[in-house]
Amino acid sequence: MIDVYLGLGSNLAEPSLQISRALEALAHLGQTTVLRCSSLYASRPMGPSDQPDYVNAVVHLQTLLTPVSLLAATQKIELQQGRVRKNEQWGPRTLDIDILLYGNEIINLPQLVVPHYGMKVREFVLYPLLEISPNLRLPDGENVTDVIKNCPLNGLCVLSCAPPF
Ligand code: PH2
Ligand code: MG
Ligand code: MG
Repeated sequence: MIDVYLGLGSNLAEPSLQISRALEALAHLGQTTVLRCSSLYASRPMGPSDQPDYVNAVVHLQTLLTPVSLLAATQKIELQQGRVRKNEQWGPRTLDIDILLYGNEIINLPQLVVPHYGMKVREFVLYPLLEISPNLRLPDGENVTDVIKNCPLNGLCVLSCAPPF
């Protein structure tokens, strides 16, 4: 089994509900076990500021799915929850599921780059990640505890405890 960390985000159509539904869908994936979900965090939008605040969380799971199969599965969940793909970068969305880490693998495919390119500078990824895996070391050898020192909270706050799954 490979340890995987996913970043979940939503800022449309009852974001907290979107995150808990996504977690439930992940828990029903084959060859996959959800181990832990962080608290739900309220975060300011990165990118265009004329959009609602986000709800973010990080999920730790173990899977036998390949990275590409896992990507397909997460994209299917995004679509099931009403995700409409637009060209606007960093625009509002009902559900975004990003593969942050896939074991210690470094993946550079046209459709999938892991570790996620933004994870070391995004407070809404690092703080939930630290909550569920305080001893985590990234594939480049850096500890989350060290990376987070350069990442201010930017208004991030805990909204509610982890949803059931
Ligand atoms: N996702 C985006 C764009 N901006 N801002 C926050 N706070 N959280 C997100 O998950 C987020 C964002 C597009 O993926
Ligand atoms: Mg994203
Ligand atoms: Mg995404």
